[in-house]
Amino acid sequence: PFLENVIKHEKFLSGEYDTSFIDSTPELFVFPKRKDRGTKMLTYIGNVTINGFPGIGKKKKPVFEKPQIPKLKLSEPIPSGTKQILEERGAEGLVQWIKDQQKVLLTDTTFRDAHQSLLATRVRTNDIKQIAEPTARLLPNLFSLEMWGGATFDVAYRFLKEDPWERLLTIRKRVPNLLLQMLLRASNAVGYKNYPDNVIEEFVEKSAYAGIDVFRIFDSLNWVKGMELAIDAVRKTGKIAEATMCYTGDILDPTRRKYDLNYYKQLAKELEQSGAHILGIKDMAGLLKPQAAYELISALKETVDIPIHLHTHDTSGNGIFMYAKAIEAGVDIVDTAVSSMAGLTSQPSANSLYHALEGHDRQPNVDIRALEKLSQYWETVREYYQDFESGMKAPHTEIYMHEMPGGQYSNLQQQAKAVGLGDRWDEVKEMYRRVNLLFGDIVKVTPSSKVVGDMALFMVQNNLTEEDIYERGETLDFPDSVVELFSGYLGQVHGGFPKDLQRIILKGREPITERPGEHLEPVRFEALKEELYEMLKRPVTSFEVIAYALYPKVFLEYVKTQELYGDVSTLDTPTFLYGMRLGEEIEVEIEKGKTLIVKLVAIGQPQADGTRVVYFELNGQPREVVIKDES
Ligand code: 3PY
Ligand code: ZN
Repeated sequence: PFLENVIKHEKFLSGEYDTSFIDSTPELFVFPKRKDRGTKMLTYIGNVTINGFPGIGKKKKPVFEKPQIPKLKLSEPIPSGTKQILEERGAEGLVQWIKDQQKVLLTDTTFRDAHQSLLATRVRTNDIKQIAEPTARLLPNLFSLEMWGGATFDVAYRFLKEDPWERLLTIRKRVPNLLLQMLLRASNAVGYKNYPDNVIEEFVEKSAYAGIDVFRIFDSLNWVKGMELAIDAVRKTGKIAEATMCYTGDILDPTRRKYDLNYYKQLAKELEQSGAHILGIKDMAGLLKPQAAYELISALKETVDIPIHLHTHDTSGNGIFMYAKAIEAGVDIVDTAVSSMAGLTSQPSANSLYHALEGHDRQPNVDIRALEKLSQYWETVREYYQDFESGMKAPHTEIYMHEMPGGQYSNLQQQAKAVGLGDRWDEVKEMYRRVNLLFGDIVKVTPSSKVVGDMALFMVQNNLTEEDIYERGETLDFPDSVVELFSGYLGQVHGGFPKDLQRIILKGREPITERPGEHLEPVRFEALKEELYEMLKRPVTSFEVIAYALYPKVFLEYVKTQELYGDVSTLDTPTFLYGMRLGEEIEVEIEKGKTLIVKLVAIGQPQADGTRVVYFELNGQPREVVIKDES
């Protein structure tokens, strides 16, 4: 009967890959008339100038310093690196090469997790593109560049109005020597829910084809069964499967035995047996303490034969000390970011780690002056995104209490504000801790962390306690995500769900214990392709088809913006986020060798219909666009 329940359940029927919403939201499918590239671009600039950018609002464009791109001899060949080792020796050969290294290896996360955690994932391809080749030249000894996946995929379409596949292809072209790494949420791919098996397989294949070499695969509940399909899919491509366990709890705390050393040893063994080339440890909240890291890595080194790659967030301020202990215990690879994009909710600084290990025989083999140059570039670029900073100014050791992942903190804070709980943020954090215990102490990382956050907000907003849930739960309308978790749609939790609570939340519905993907209808990609072709009236790529399968609404919205504004990824970031100042002139290279010169001349008074005429010069010729003033 559970199978029937799943198939009939509304969540599965109306899952995002099901495109029935086309009928219910036809307005999404009316695409605007084509205009020329120049007019489209002026329309975008005019609109941001008048109406502001989402999340920033209408704000005077600040004057920014120009980022300094390190000067390098571009005529010299790019030094070879780990990418060539993978190509020459294959996945197993690369694994052997890692094991042969005596020094600790580094993964640089600046292009992905660093800005996901510090700047709400808002860093644009335009800023990455300019520093990609210098990074390849300056840091040829890196193990990998983490530059894709996690939240970057949907944020690119949703907020940056750019194509994440383009980003991948662009970086791949400029970084021919380093392994490119992505974060894959196992059967949730780069989304927040389970997808059909063939969507995961297709997504992995396309990502590998477009240039990803290392897939860090995790399940938000550490459920190995939920990761096997993704691991197999990666292995089939000949790329590297870094199967990853999420670190939660505290192995040093004798009162919390649920996630003890034995739990992690067992999990590591299972991941190795599932075909992992590398064992990842994802300390997404930064809970792993230095001595715990020493004990964990020492024990895992005895347990598995594959290399170990450690990831953390520096929220507590203990990241470098923790890495030093892990390095002493023999960890093979650690994740760092260049200094100006490191620390706090981001990864520890590569520059700091280099100096901390001075005199140590495992000090990473990186050029510290190169790191400083890259750090200068990012320090300037980071300013562009100042409106997306979380406001955290100093280490937060309270994460050991609430255990919230680095990337969730500012998000949940925003969510709390949005529902009017901005001034009760301390209560929300405390409730987050209590909800975790109420749920039976679960792993908290995207998307399970979001469920805990939703429940915490729900309880604070309705002034509910744990007792209320047990006593009055039958009458409460729990958040959808909570119902989904307890239905088994995100997979199974270690030790099982608290049975009474599950009964209360599901109100008589049957949970599933099988892998959700097993019960989801495979997506018919050919049919999707035709559907897209019909709507867009142009040939569609297989990258577009998979994006549409993962995020149909978001993808179509993106296509619609493209029709309206053209390719805005070519705009410089200050203009993209703030528009233009009166009298300002900018250059936009819309394609190699073709540059537009844009000057903002004047902004007309609002008309009776709420529009304004914006007067530009485009390559010296006057041009006007009409923009609706939303204020
Ligand atoms: C993601 O899934 O995007 C994460 O970075 C989780 O930590
Ligand atoms: Zn992370």
